[in-house]
Order: sequence, then structure tokens, then C-alpha cells
Amino acid sequence: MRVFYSTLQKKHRITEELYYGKVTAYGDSIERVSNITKSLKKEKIFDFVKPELCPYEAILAVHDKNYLQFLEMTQSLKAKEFVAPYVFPYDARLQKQNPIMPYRAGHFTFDSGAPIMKHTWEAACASASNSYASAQYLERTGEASYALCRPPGHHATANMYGGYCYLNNAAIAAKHLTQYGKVMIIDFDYHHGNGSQSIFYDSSDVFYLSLHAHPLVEFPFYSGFLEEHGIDEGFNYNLNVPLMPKTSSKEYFKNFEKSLNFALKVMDPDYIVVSAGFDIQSKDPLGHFNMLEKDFYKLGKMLKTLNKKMMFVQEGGYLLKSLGKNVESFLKGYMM
Ligand code: OKP
Ligand code: ZN
Repeated sequence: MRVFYSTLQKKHRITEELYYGKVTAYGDSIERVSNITKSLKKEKIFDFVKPELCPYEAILAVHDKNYLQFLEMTQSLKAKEFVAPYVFPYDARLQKQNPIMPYRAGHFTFDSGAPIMKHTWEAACASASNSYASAQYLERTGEASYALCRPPGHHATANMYGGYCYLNNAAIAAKHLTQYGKVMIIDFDYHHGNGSQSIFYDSSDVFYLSLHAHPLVEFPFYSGFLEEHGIDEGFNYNLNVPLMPKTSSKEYFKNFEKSLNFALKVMDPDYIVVSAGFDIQSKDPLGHFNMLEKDFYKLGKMLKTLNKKMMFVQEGGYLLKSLGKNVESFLKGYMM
């Protein structure tokens, strides 16, 4: 299987985040990618390819222009400077001063946990280029591939970053594929993909299905409830399955199969983009589900039985000890 990956992604180097008023270690460390590449490179069945930089228009098809201008502007930060706002525009009647300013990052983020540094834009573009390349490859060959995206993407909305996400990698792939057919995103990250949901909320071109920890108790807190079904054209094309922390793998699979069957009755997709978040693994520092290596194999196999054109986009997964192994197991489950 092809793996799209570029070393440029490691240029986004953040060590600290603000979490409940305290400075804590940044979750999206560069070791995450090293861990995954190490596991996959041991196996001859994975073929690493550095993708071409994706066209600006492919990103613009999902994200707002002034948001992208803001991110690009942050390339002029100094080596040790960070953008991390502490003031937010709370009212639509506030003065409309130019938002493309580091001090006004509050326009463009919904949390305090995703700082920006000089190379964030470059790394985010490299990350998005993986999922774009996977989509292009899927459309051209029908073959599945794995986009080793990092920074992740599913929390990024059309005009806001947050949850370690800046560009919505899965949405960029999905949007590209809508030119060729109907698309379904299946998001199994522990956290709800509020960005992916919001980008396609009023559209029936992309069905968004997500299983995740209940937003009553887990990030992103404001989005991911069962009642969110989509609006306008997109009504019925959004399905959230919030599950309580400590949900067993057995229960998880039951919910997966049930919701997937429901989704497939609403839409018979030509393409499936899987937002693969491995923070559903047992003992993940950010997650509280219980998936083991063998469960990821089973999950891969289950997706294979759908017999659809499919691609995989890396999202979360923070327990370094298991991350690479679980990604490997999942992809092997799909392949074998
Ligand atoms: C990104 B993805 C813990 C902070 C948790 C953000 C969670 C982002 C998850 N120190 N806040 O969905 O895996
Ligand atoms: Zn997550």
C-alpha cells in the first residue's frame, strides 16, 4: 500500500499548549510520525511516496481566503515566536479591524491548545498534500492509500484552527472527490470532527459519519451530539454517534456496524475517506476507549468488506508505545 508522507511535516514543532490555564506538553509531537514511519518502514508492503505540493485551489475549495491569508502571514514569525491568542472577538458589532494580525488570531481559532509557529503553514500544507495525493490516486487508480497526515485535520473548520488542526486534510480530499462522485467520510477518531462536520453540514455531496466520545464530557464539547443531522441539502447527511468514555470494543463495533448500515441506506458512496484516529486505542493519554491491536485489524477488515473505493487519513493517536503498531495492524487488516 502507498503511504503519502513528507518530512516537511516535522517542521511544525510545538512543545507546549495551554490547557485549563496551565502550560502542558503539546499532544501532537513530532515523535508521533516517527513512530508510525518506523513501524510501517519495517514492512515491505508499504511504499512511501512524497507527494507533490497540492494546488492552492484544492485548499481554497474548503477554507476561506482570509483564513488562509492569516495562516500564510504567520510564516513571517521569528524562529522562537508563537501565535497563541488570549483575546477573542465576542460580538459581531465589534470594530472590523484587519484580522490578518498575530494579535487577532482570536478571529481564527476556537481553542487555546493549538499554537502556530513559523513553519506551521508549511507543515500543514505538506500534511494536506498527503490526503490530496491519496484522493487523486484513488480517483485515478481505484487503489487505497494511507495519507500519513500530521498535523491532523478534522477539527479545522473553513475559517478556524484548533485541536491541533489547521487545514482539514480529510475535507480537502473529500471535496476533491466530489467532482467524481458521492463521498462519505467515516471518522473514528476519539474526538468529534467538528471541522469536517461543519464544512459539509449543508451539503449532500459528502456524508459525514462519526463515532466519538460524547461532547458532554470530551473535547470539542460544543459539537458532536446525536441531534446534529445536517441542514438544507445536507439534512440527513450527518450522523454522530457519541459514546461514553470506557465504551468496550464490543460495544464500539456494534455501534459502528449499526450506524454504518444506516448511513449506507442514505447514501451509496462512490468514495470513502476514512478519518483514522488511533486515540481510540486502549490507554491513549487523550482517549478512554479500549481498542487493542487486534481490534484495529478487525476494523480494517470490516471496512474492506464494504468493497468501496477508500482512502485513509491519519488523525489522532497519542500513545507512542502503541501508535505505529495499531496503524500497521489496521492497514494490514484492510489489505489481507
Ligand atoms: C485532536 B485529535 C490535552 C488537550 C486536549 C485537544 C484535543 C485535540 C485532539 N492536553 N485538547 O482529534 O486527536
Ligand atoms: Zn482525537
